[in-house]
Amino acid sequence: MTPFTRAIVRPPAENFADGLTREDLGKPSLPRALEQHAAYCQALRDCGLTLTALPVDPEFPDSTFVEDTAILLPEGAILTRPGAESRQGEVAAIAETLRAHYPKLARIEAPGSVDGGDICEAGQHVFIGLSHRTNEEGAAQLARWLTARGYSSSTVDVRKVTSILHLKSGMSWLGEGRLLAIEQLAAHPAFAGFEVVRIDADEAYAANAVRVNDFVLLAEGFPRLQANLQALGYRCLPLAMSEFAKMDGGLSCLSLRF
Ligand code: CIR
Repeated sequence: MTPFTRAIVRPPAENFADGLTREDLGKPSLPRALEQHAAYCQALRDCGLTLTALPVDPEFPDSTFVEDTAILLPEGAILTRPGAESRQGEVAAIAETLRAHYPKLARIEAPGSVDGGDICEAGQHVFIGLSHRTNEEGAAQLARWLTARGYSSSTVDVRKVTSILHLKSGMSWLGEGRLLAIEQLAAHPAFAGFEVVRIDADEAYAANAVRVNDFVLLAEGFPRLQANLQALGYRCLPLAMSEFAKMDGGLSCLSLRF
């Protein structure tokens, strides 16, 4: 695994609560969201990363979910074309930031759409979620780009798994040939050949964990999963995520790691 050294983050803006959500968990509190975001940033620093914190951007209430705007690999970067029209304008600022690190930026073109939350890198293989945000055309463009960079890929159709917004809302890569997945995804044929750590239905939100170097960032409040991961030897960093969960966001979506 190439270690991550950097991450891009953007704190939630004052109109964060106006973003998209399918959840019915109430309105997020901005002060609490800012506090949770600051703790998240600190956790990334504790994993050894240098952060680029972009200024808040009230033009795009969902812009704290930076992960959806790009796919970053050691071999190159591709800008996405988010499936929600209200989010497509988020890509320009991320492109500008990424140019300092990637000389050439590829791009998903219309009518393709891809949200970074649907893309799960698992070593030299990449799972591409087909969702209500990532369409077949976007997935095909991304697959071609990946092939040219030495990666294999497979699609995982999550359009009927109504509990999740993105593929990674229901699964994560833990490293060492291991995935974390909710019951509805655990037996997916694309995951054959990987060891799958299953998550109980009542802890499903924690499926969106992030392996960062020697640590696993995990949503706080899911003790069984945390104990399982610790028993497997992972060093877990539990983080409060309640305010982002209200806006359909998980841990991974709050940063672009590279
Ligand atoms: C959205 O619906 O687009 C945002 N409110 C949440 C995006 C979460 N992104 C992610 O999980 N990668």
